[in-house]
Amino acid sequence: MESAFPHPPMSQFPPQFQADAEGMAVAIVVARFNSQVTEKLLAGAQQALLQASAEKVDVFAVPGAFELPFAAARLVEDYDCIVALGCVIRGETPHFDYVCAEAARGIQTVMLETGVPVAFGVLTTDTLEQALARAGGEHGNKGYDAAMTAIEMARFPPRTV
Ligand code: INI
Repeated sequence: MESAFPHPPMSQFPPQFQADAEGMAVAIVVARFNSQVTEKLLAGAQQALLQASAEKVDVFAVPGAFELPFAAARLVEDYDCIVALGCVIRGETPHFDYVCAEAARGIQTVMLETGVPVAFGVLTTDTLEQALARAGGEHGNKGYDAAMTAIEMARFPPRTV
């Protein structure tokens, strides 16, 4: 049966994107915490932006996922969209919950208050293995997906001819 969506739904795996970044300036903000994962997310995001022909891509590193919303807020004026990348792995204390919640809430706040899309490419997992599976492993690369999402939202609403 034909889909009701003009584009395939995001839940489809592998996800399909129809994003065109021609003429766009895109910032990637990436957390150094759990860098063995976040560098793979970064590679995925860069691949997506190259594929979608982004005009300018700048990468900014921050200490951890908690700092991503602040970094995004500092950059919104100079970019069409922002890709926020991080990896939070559950430990033995409630710290995980604070970092995840504030990263998600902060990114959404920046997006809604500025009108500049900030994609949430932050993995929140119980184990390193789960994170690696989503950073170029068997569950795809969420950095790639986040970059494609940011581009798509920068052109939202899409033109209907
Ligand atoms: N930051 C992460 O990006 N991932 C984590 O798993 C993590 N853990 O587990 O603590 C983490 N903590 C650091 C946090 O993001 C801030 O950098 C720190 O609290 C200073 O503000």
